[in-house]
Amino acid sequence: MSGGWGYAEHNGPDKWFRNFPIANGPRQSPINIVSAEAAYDHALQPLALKYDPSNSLDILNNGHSFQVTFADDADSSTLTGGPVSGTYRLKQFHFHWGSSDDKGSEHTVDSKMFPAELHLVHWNTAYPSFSEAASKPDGLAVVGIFLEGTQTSFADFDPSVLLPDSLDYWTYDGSLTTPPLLQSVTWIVCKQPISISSVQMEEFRNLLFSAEGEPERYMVDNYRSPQPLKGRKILRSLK
Ligand code: SG7
Ligand code: ZN
Repeated sequence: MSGGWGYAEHNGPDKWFRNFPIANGPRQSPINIVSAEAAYDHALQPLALKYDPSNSLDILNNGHSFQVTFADDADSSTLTGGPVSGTYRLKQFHFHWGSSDDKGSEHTVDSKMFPAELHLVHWNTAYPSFSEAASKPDGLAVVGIFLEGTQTSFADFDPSVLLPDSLDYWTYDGSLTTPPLLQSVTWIVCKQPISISSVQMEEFRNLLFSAEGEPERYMVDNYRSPQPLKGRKILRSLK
């Protein structure tokens, strides 16, 4: 993988295990969610997402996705409840998407792919920092939200505007979906998609993987395919 990991033939998800052998580990993400097999768990709490728009810091193309970063030096934008205990702070959100509308999400539901998937990344404040938390089994909680195409707007950096009306979710223990693929993520995948217009989807696909001066490569298909469940249980929040 000279030049680092990516999503191309020579450095894509099928090659990641060479530098990151945990790629074949016991709790990798994403997964296909077989909805009929997700068990209702009455102990799962409602998910509470409290976001303060004044915490958003910057938006950047990190070469793999684009992300919006948040100030995380206080408990002002947090995830509590759901499948986790304690308080998790919002660190950043980013997206994964396809080159066409028939693919692009990382998680799939009954093998259905969505055109894009939003990830809101939070870290457990039981640890001193995001980077410390990122290697702990209960260090991170990522909320995944599917995007599907229709007309709507999200011309605002308040991440609450990105949430669906219902916060019903599936949850399971998994990993980061990019190298270093650390098995530290409690995944919380919302059942209800949010919508995105085809114009906005095209704007995603007009971003570039390539750096300035390099041949232009469009940032598309920056997703990993579902990984083996390996005996894990998926829980659901609603009957
Ligand atoms: C995206 O997905 C980035 C990464 C993120 C990675 O490529 O937004 O963020 C940074 C800071 O590079 O990695 C550690 C981390 O958040 C994997 O995140 S994901 O598992 O939610 N897809
Ligand atoms: Zn992601």
